[in-house]
Amino acid sequence: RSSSVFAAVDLGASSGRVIAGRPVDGRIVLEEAHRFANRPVRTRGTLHWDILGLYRGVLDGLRAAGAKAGPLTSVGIDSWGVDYGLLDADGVLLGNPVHYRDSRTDGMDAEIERALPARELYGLTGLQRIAINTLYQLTAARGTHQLETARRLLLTPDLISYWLTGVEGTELTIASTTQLVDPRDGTWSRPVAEALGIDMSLFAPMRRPGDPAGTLLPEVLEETGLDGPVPVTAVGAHDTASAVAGVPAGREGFAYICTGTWSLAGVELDAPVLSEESRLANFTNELGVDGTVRYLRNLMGLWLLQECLRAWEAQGDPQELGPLLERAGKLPGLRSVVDAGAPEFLAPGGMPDRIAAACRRTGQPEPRDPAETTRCVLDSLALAHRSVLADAARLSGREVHTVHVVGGGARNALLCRLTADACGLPVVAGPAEAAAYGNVLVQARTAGAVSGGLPELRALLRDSLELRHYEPTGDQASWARAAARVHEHGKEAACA
Ligand code: ADP
Ligand code: LRH
Repeated sequence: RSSSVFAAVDLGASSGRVIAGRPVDGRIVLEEAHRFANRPVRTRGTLHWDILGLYRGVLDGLRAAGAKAGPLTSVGIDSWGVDYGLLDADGVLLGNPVHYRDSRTDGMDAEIERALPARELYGLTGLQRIAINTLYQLTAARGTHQLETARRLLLTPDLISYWLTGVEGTELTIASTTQLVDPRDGTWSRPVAEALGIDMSLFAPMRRPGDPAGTLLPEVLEETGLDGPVPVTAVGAHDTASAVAGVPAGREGFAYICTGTWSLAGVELDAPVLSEESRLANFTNELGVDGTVRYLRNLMGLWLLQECLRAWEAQGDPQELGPLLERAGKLPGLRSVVDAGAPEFLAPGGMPDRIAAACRRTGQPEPRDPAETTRCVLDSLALAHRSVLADAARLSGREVHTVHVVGGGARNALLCRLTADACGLPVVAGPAEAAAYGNVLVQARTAGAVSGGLPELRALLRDSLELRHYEPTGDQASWARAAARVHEHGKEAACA
């Protein structure tokens, strides 16, 4: 079956890509067909996704995948979580989808708390309290003409899938990022929707990874030059679900860190943890491929560095990532650290100044140049990885012996080394395109080109990849002291 070709559409917050994957001689071989920038657009004060530009990139990518890799056996789509488009009664998109970093969700925490106390909400959804959640966005949109006119809500990958096939549906793993799904049975939560006044008829029927999701429309075949029929297969439509499926772990106790725009650090479980302790530690229970639970916390991730790079460029001081990381790697570590999980870093703009201000506020030296700021960001991320993985192990009762770092950050050797040192655990880095691997594997299994559960699929991945290994070095005491420092600052901020 080496003639099977699976196209993974993977839309990340910083770039979209279409990657062709095929099983060859017991390995999975990926070939990038097309990559395109994902640049948000602000109009009249609201930050939007350029959804049609992204869809254009998907069509170009499918054309390139067909041209490079041959006839497509199927297509699978995954994207970042939580965001959605609204359709009217004619199936037409109402406005441009709003970006989760838009400030419309400011103050929604209190609104939601009034309707449904946080403790109860956590028991019903198991989701981390974070303003990006669809629930916060829908609460902010209450009463708008757009929401009142809408007949259907489709999350980003489901919207792309709808445009490609004409079929409306919602894939389970992406639905689980809304804070409107019960993680115990994977159904829409009526109590949450009712408490917040959300019309449940907006939601499309649920499908699971591996389910059929339609076939490419004739107009799409024409635009992409593909020969039909080409089925679309539901994959882990949340990029983090596909990325965790694409973690090349063995049966040992493992944790994962999906490091791209965000750092998603946690463990894979069979059932959600909905305890009060877990809620207070702000852990999320998103749903994964094959009935798994992604028990993790969202950290600000390489967004901090992306935004610094953007700011330096705008100030006429552009930095190249490679040399910048090299300089940062030579600096003394843990000089200043910030809380890489703090909501204060969510919004775009002025990131180097905001990081410097956080250092100043907490009585630490301010980074003086791009290399020092980069070192502060990476030390802070490594430190946050340490805290989250320790909490994940404690709260889930899982032992963690190895940390798998996947996503674009797996290419950042300094981040991987610091994470190994901070966690005091071996780090296995790669693949950078874990979401595409997870996406392709689910499609390939559905088509009968590979078989087995997640352990067998991951074994196939290990045979396909060259992974980099980082052993922990240095003393744990300095990381423990830095962690205590961040913890103290967090408590002071909470009291202020
Ligand atoms: P997303 O899916 O959220 O768009 P990615 O997983 O593509 O993000 O990761 C993008 C990030 O990966 C970049 O912002 C950058 O920090 C990091 N990255 C990508 N390539 C490299 C590289 N060659 N060296 C170091 N870091 C890299
Ligand atoms: C990573 C991610 C993450 C969050 C955020 C919105 O790309 O999907 O898991 O949900 O984006």
